[in-house]
Amino acid sequence: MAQSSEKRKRQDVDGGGLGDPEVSDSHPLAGFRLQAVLKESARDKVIFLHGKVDGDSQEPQDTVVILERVPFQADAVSGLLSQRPPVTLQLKNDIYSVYHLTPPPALNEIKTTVICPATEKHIKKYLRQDLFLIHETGEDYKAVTLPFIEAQSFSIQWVYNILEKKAEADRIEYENPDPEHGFILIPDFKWNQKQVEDLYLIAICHPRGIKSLRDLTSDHLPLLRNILIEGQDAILKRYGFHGNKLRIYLHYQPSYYHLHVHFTALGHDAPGISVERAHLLHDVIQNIESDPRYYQIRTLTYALRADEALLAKFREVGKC
Ligand code: M7G
Repeated sequence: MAQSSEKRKRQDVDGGGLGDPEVSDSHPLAGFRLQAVLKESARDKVIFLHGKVDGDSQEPQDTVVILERVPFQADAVSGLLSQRPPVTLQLKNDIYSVYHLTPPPALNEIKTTVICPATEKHIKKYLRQDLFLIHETGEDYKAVTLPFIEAQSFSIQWVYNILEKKAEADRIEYENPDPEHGFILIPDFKWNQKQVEDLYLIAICHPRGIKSLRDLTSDHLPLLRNILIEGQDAILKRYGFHGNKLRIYLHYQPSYYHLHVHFTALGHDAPGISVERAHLLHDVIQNIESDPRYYQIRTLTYALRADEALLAKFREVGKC
């Protein structure tokens, strides 16, 4: 059955995809009522909002909306200035002047990410909060973290939709279809693909059940090497971006427990590249080569937000 483009767009954004509650064919933010500003950054020109949106016949649904100014595209900018757009003088002093320029609508877009219905975990994920560092030993992982991950129900349906080509199929950049050692490379939904300065793709592995870095052993080296080598190759062919210009890493802890690898432009300060979260794929491969049980044994350090349930679990056992 043909889908409306609006509905398709929404499925593409949150990966809700097939089997999810029906979504209104009208505006995705119809009747949006702001509940809270979760976080904002003047530097990054981004604001995270929690609101309620009217579903078709359902209760108003919790919704997270991320509004973000898109980066400039160098080729569009020179044309913009030569077309003498409206400008308002704000300040003039000697050789210095500041104007406000009103660009045409096509150059004034706001990237809008909608998560609807948003869970409590989505809302907390974007809420600015105090952070606490955890030094998780291999034993802590088994006793505290693993039972926590297994008990939680944060859906990774969007991942399966990509792997099964039920969503974003037309966005796949590269695939190695091997069920054990293969993966799909796809633009991350943080990237609008209009400029390579903030290039961001993710490689999602085909095998299921590899939750995170902690599960990796020498059995996974062929998969990891494929992601590293073939991922770089595909990005070079498509975007002319060399591997030495890419930051290729895994998150620990990730938000979604199905193994995936982030590929971002080295010059881009992508969220989540801090030393306590990003693990370079090169290093991960070397660590496993030198000790196949490296990620089962080593202490891994990461930060948790004040109200995260996992932090409470560590506090219960006196570890934080
Ligand atoms: P993560 O390390 O699990 O967590 O990465 P993070 O979101 O805290 O970084 C998951 C990655 O998948 C992130 O970079 C997300 O932007 C990206 N992502 C999340 N969703 C729900 C989608 C989606 O539906 N489509 C695509 N293409 N990327 C997504």
